[in-house]
Amino acid sequence: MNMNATISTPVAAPSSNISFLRDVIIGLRADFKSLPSKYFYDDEGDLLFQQIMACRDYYLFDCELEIFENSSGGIADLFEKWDGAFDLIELGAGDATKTIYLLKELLKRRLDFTYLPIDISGHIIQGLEQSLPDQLTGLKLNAVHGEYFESLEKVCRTSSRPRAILFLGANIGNMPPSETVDFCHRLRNCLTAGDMVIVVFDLKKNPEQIRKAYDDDDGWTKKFNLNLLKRINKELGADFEVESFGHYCNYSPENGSCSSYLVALKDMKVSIAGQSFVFKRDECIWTETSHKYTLEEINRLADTTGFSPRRQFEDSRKWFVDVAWITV
Ligand code: AVJ
Repeated sequence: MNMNATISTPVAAPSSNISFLRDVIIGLRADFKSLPSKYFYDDEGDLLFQQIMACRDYYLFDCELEIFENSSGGIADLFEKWDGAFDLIELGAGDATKTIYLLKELLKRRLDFTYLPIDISGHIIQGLEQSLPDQLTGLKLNAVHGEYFESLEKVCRTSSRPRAILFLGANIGNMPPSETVDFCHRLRNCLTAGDMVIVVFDLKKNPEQIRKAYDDDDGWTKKFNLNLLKRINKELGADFEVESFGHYCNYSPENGSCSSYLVALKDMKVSIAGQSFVFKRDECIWTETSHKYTLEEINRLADTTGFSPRRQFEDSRKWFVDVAWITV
């Protein structure tokens, strides 16, 4: 592509890139620039996220793993109330590393259930279909490739069995709190009385501990954040000088939000699909916020969206919580 082109209409992008391009342009034309965090996860971003999960400062993965290692028995107890068959649906299953602990426990107890992981990535769904049957003999698996709610609504229409929905990985933290309320209402509307949801939240804790998780000493989070610009270069033919951006992260204890930014280290002009964008030195692009909660806030969220908190499972440091809610 000719980077010196003066045309101002977007150059044709492959169809899957059209909404990406639109979101990037909207974000970078705003008074305060931003880019949506959902675009972090291309192949390179998936690999970098794995490095983040393995690094010392990112406590979230270790906390969640500890809960599933130690409390799968307690979580499985919640399913004993169902005599007949039930559905266990997981939103954004990933590689199911943590869920496998629970699945093993349910199989050991000879409970009759089908596991329905839902994921937006066809790659992930294929991987689960290949790997889970070998690891978990006797597992009834029905993997679904698609958007969360579209798939969930379809699954709930076609089965009238009792159901539990898993939403792990503290993924709920990427939604602003107001959206979290809508999300829980929507979940509730897919369910009937007695159904369950199991959601994982990262808790408010020492602010420096939280900030370090998003600005780790090994620099993985910085690479992860910068990869968004690399992806825009690759997929949208932009010419970001990636080395001329820094990573900044700030945790705000009063509202529990941990926000990440890319910072322009000098004045720059960037071209994206034939459009030109100006960055002033020290100008920031907001890329992500991860929200942290208190147990009180979590219980209030349940109460206002039609759920009743049933049990909670914490790690030994009480940094992370896995809550089980019943629909009322
Ligand atoms: C996948 C949303 C749980 O917010 O902690 C990690 C993503 N971003 N480091 C999080 C993320 C930077 C992560 N979640």
